Amino acid sequence: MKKIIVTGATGQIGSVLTPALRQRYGAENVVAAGHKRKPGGTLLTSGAYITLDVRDRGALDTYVREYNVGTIYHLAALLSASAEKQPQLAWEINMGGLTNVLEVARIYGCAVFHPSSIGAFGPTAPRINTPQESIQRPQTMYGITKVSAELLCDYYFERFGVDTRGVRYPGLISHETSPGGGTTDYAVDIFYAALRQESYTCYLAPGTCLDMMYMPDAVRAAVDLMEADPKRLRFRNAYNITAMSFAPEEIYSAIKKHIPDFIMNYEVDAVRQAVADSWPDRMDDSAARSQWGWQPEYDLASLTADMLARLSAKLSLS
Ligand code: AKB
Repeated sequence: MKKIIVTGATGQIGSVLTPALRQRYGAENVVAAGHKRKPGGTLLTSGAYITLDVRDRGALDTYVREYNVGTIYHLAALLSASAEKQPQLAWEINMGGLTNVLEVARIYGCAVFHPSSIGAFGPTAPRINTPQESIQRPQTMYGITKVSAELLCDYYFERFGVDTRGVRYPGLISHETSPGGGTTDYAVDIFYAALRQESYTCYLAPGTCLDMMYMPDAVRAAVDLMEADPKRLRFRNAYNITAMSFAPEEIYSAIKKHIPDFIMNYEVDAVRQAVADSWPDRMDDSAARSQWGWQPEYDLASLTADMLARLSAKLSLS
């Protein structure tokens, strides 16, 4: 079998997706490519690991050729809050990296998975049941890179026949690797505070509703989409997918059912609040459901129970 390479393998999605791909396709067939973050868990020992800056097309070309790569899961990117702090760098990494991946994919005939985000929508898109096809005028650098990436991936498919596929991920919640630099990170940080018996100060205001998803569902979505029958895919880049939609006070209540003494306060961060206010409350993901069978398994209650159980085991070990 041709190999799979995962860029951003040490990041929030990559650190869970890479082991899942190794389990499914054989550890010897999945190359993990990380950059700044140290590889944790078994990433280093369970298969090939390389250090790669996705802005370096020469290095990417060499690895794809040497490892005989057939599929690239391209996850390396700056998230929304980091991108607002360093917009030029965000363009370089998010768009420069993707351009390199698509060019190498064109030359060597690779398929490409590239995640988009709720951030690809802006304040002029409908917030409730945001349609699969809707106005996309984001006002953040992250959103601009995401909508540009969707278009570029579609272009490489239409023009060069590169098999590009992607989803618009909501905020992702995981007990493995923390996201870092996102607007939805509060929904992960809150669990750490609760389990450490600390109070949590939320940087988003009450009532800020956003789409969210537990990492096992996010990983399954990527694999299912890449395995889906191409004849059924009308959109490719990128499918709305969601699992739940909640505001800070709702996840707080869900955690309080398990930890009644837990306290949350608010101290709103204007930049991240403005970003969140420009994103959908809840996307319509019916196209993903009907075209490739997308179906989430976790809701807020089951996510909360699982996060608390797994994170408390992890924290008591560390
Ligand atoms: C972020 O908050 O930047 C990401 C996202 C929703 O794309 N988690």
